[in-house]
Amino acid sequence: MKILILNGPNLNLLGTREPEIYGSQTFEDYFQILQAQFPQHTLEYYQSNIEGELINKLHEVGFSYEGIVFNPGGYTHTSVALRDAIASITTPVIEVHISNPHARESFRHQSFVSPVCKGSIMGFGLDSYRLGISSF
Ligand code: CA2
Repeated sequence: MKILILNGPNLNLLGTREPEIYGSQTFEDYFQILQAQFPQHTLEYYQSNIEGELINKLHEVGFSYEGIVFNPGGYTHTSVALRDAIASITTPVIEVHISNPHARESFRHQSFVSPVCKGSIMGFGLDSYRLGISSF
């Protein structure tokens, strides 16, 4: 299967800041582990801090790939446009989060994307991504 791992804003800082919340591993290093764990899948990784670039990527792969594992970062709690993009594509999207937003500030309790995703996985650290891929 072709599966896109899509990361939103600030997740390029993984492994460099706030290790108590987000761990101490860079996503590039973790992505190599994911590839080794899923040799049967073709995994692609893309990260952007720019909402429109995330939408463009969803449109680009969202009619041909078999799955998308998406951590929209802070846009989770703000973006009607990302929700509309997910709703408009045919590839199923799994929402993932490293932390558990429900155990954090109340403004993180609402997700604009959850209702249009196949499922949501949160609170398992970087393992949330492995669990997301496993669902395909
Ligand atoms: O827990 C998650 O995966 C989040 O999507 C992370 C977002 C946050 O706004 C969501 O509520 C939950 C924040 C991403 C920030 O990533 C950083 C990584 C390392 C250092 C600083 C920020």
